[in-house]
Amino acid sequence: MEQETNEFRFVEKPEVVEVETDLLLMGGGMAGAGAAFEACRWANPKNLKVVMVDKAAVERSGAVAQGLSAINTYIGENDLDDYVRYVRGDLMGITREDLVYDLGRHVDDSVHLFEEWGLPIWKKDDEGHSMDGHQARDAGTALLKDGGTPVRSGKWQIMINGESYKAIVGEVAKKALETNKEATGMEENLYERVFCTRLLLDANEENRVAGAIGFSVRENKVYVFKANAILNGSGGAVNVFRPRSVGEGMGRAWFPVWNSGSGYAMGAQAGAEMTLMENRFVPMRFKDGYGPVGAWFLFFKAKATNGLGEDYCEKHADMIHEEFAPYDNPMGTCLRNHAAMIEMADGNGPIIMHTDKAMQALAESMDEKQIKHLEAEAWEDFLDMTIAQAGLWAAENVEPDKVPSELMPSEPYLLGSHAGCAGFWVSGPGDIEGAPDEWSWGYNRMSTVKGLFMAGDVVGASGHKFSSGSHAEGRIAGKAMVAFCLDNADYTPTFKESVDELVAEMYLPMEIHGKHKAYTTAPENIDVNPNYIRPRMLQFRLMKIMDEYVGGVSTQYKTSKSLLEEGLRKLDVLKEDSKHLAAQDLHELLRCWENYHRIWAAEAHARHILFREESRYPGYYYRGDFPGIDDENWKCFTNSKVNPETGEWDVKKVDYVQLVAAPAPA
Ligand code: SFD
Ligand code: AMP
Repeated sequence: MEQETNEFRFVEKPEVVEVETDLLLMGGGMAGAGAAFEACRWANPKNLKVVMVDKAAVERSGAVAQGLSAINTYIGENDLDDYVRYVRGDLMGITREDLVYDLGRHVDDSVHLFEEWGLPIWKKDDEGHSMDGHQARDAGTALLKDGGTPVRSGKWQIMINGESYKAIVGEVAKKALETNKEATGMEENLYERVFCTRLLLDANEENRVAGAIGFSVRENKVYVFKANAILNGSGGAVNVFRPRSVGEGMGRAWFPVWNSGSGYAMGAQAGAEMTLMENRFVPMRFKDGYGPVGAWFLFFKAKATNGLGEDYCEKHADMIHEEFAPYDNPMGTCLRNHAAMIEMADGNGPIIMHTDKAMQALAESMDEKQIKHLEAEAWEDFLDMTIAQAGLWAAENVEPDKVPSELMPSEPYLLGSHAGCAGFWVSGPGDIEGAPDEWSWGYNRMSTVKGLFMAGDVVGASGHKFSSGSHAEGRIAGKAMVAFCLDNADYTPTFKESVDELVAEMYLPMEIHGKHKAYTTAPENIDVNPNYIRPRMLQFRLMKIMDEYVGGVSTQYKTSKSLLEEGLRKLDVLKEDSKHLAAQDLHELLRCWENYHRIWAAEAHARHILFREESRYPGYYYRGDFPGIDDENWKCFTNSKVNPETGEWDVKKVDYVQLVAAPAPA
């Protein structure tokens, strides 16, 4: 098809607003909020400007929008080396241990701040009984930082009343930005409902970030940000694969559907090196409502079995040990999935979580009032973070203390902060013993592009940060960004690309829609038009390609060289067709760009799976042509980079180095 251009004949030209800042925080999720809090503390006395931009409203943006029921990373009384061992083990042996260690030594401070800011944290009373966050507060128990004992669900997780978690953390971030606005005399430094589409590189300096561009999803305005240092904190990628729920249920997923791989796409396009992009997260979740299982396994002590009542992890423990030792001790997240998937493939489903038995067992030692409280906790676990699951239970007349519920491994998500590690290769802190010199290039969490920092889901090779760790990592990056700005105080950003051309490109889908909509008689609602593709249809195509060729649910997470090559060919055509995306309004323009970003994240994922000739993460994905783990050849990082000039990908192996010793044999 003929290449379309945008001369603004069919769409009104947007107003272009230029914003100059020292630090730009792209994304106000957990990482961005942490960065704002920390960066402003250091930036204010130095008169450095801090600006935040988010596609949504910071109060409820990102993965924590609905709240959470647990903080999954709190080191507390544990040994930091053990945390590194746990992350390494769960991610099948390959992690950047300098990043994980660095995170671990800072994360508790973020949790202490959350409590100080008002987040109710469950505590143990003097007799060792659990109190929820409100009870604990009413009883005047000590804060965590003053020696209060949290209610641990697992070794690393603590329970919270977390419906307002993001609102609390977001409010503090916004307050910090306010102080910076006052200190620097800026008129505005928080841009909400502005969707960033691209990072902009510097005209005079190779491999140097100079700014970012985005558009308002509410007004006809484009924002051009010029910055010295930029934080990419724009989260993971959801709805890249066909979800299990389609039609009316398609908006339902475990991770937030509004995190669309922007961070991966924008960083990759700017030429930042990525690592372990083959990794993905396939969480085992309550079927259809996607309610998380952690609290049920760890706190309520529920058991999951196959449809025959057999504990599938126990059943396959020997086989898994034979094939995957030493990674089976303890059995990590993907291997637990693997055991369930064998049962499902053998026709021994459904997988069942025995909520009823667990609650009945707990109730045995409780009085009436305590039982009522237990029931409330079971519902609140979901009301606090996955409301849809509570809705589904109610709709299906499920009382969790009376009947069990089905579990199901979900469609794959790309992320680097939960039990996954897909993301960018970043500089470490530089002070961790044994870390190779080349793992640190001056500024903590800076990517391989000068001035471009990363935090949260987009950082690779250091999973299991979760919400608290993402906040702490944002703080680490925010502080390093201030140091970077002070060291590069003379820098003046100059863009390589023309802003006019970028604005035209950004609005092209609206021009295309305006130009061709009359071809159909009902242009507002018709998806099919030979001149363009609507974002929804493009998304269906992307999901189908990923599902069928790159190991989605329909192939039971299996793929191979030939499938991947075919999938990549189809992705190429899809990318070509994305130049014909059409948007009838700003909301659809957002959908166009989100899906364009998803294609980039998808491509990185497929290329990495193709490169790694083994099945490193059984239960997340399988290479049918390379089953099993091949430590001799593949116990390494896989790093990739796109040449921003030519768009070519280069993927290579990078040595893995273990920094924390394995525990001495018992
Ligand atoms: O139960 C743009 N998470 C859990 N963490 C925990 O600590 N405990 C839990 O209980 C956890 N569980 C859980 C979790 C998430 C979800 C959705 C559920 C359950 C249902 C994980 C954490 O939430 C996660 O680790 C962090 O939030 C990651 O932080 P970060 O900052 O990397 O991502 P973000 O918070 O999603 O923020 C991203 C921001 O970027 C914005 N954005 N802005 C401008 N332009 C663009 N192009 C943009 N693209 C994105 C977003 O709006 C957002 O603000 S459980 O399962 O284990
Ligand atoms: P989830 O709710 O599944 O996201 O899990 C929350 C936390 O609990 C994460 O840290 C998981 O790794 C951990 N977790 C979940 N299920 C189990 C399990 N069966 N055994 C050990 N840890 C688990």
